[in-house]
Amino acid sequence: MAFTSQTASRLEEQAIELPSWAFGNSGTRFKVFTQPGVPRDPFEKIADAAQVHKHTGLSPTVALHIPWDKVDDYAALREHAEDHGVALGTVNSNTFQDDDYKLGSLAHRDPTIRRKAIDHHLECIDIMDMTGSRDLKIWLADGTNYPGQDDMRGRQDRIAASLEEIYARIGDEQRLVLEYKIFEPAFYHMDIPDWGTSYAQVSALGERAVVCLDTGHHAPSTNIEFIVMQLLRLGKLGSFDFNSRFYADDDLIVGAADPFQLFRIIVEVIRGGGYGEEGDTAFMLDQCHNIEDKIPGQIRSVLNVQEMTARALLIDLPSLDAAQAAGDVLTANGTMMDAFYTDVRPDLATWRQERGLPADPIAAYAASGYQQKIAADRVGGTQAGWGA
Ligand code: LRH
Ligand code: MN
Ligand code: MN
Repeated sequence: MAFTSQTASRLEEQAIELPSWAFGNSGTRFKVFTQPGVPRDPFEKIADAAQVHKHTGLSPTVALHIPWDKVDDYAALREHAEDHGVALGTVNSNTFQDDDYKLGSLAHRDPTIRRKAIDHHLECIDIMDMTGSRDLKIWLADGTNYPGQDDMRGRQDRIAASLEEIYARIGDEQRLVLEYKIFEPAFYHMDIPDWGTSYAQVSALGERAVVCLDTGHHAPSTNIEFIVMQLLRLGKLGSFDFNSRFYADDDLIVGAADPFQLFRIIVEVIRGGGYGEEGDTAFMLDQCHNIEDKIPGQIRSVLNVQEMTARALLIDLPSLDAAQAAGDVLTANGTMMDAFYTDVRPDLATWRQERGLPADPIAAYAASGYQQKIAADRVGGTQAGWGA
């Protein structure tokens, strides 16, 4: 199928949230590389994120991470975002950078540590009320390194009880989104290692508790689009953290490692009703890498998501359906591949121009002088949080 006006208008439904932490310095556990011009506070992170939206029209919201983005006045932060043409989005909690949480947070055996972790989440919900955010995203670093280190069943039960208390404070228009990850920082077992565990936990809470799928958080060769299909079928795919990976949780530019996988994932999102206005699945980036320039790196990521969405929208669904029904394996697969191999870049350049956006956002950003300006104006940038 060709790129039509219907494809163009469906693409208008796309919104991809950016992570505030992508704009600060970051690195690996070996080295954090500093870059000139990185933001010195959350206000400057939002100004940078707004540049991505300005050049692509694709990223109207910015996710916060608490305490990395703690400020005195959240109403002012919200207003600042609006002045820059964006809004504040998901609030991410953080229980992985405090000595108290060495043996766990919501799963900890010590009730005083659990209390502290629960209270942190309640504080995040207070912040959401001030920022106008819908989603509280919880990723737990909880787990163990050695067999026998702790009782896995007891930890699961304590997480369930802690989440119940947090969920009770979630507003009618808000959601609790639980992210899973196969390993790291714990190496023997993670308490929320996979979509099934996340699904079991959120299902016990209620309707406004859903799962976040981070594309870098699975074992190699996991069929991620199958998980997408299943969670949408169950009404529980709350959001994505998009990034790409070659080996583990690499957090590289989205679509850089495996554009075909990104395409297959988006095909299932559309198939399952999770895309755009009809869906409730939030697209977010959790891409945060250390060697490329931050703003153009994020621009490239959102453009890659848009590109694979456009290709997914090109699938000739009646032909695919007919081939599947007839058991015509080669035609069915060929129909998918025809869409995947279609170069939509010229159509997307036109799509942008028709909406007053630059045909080539990366070139337009480079020519804007913004990078030189922040490098000259800002001295002493913050780290994204990893080393902070
Ligand atoms: C954990 C994770 C989670 C965090 C983010 C900074 O690996 O994906 O989403 O909040 O990284
Ligand atoms: Mn993530
Ligand atoms: Mn991650």
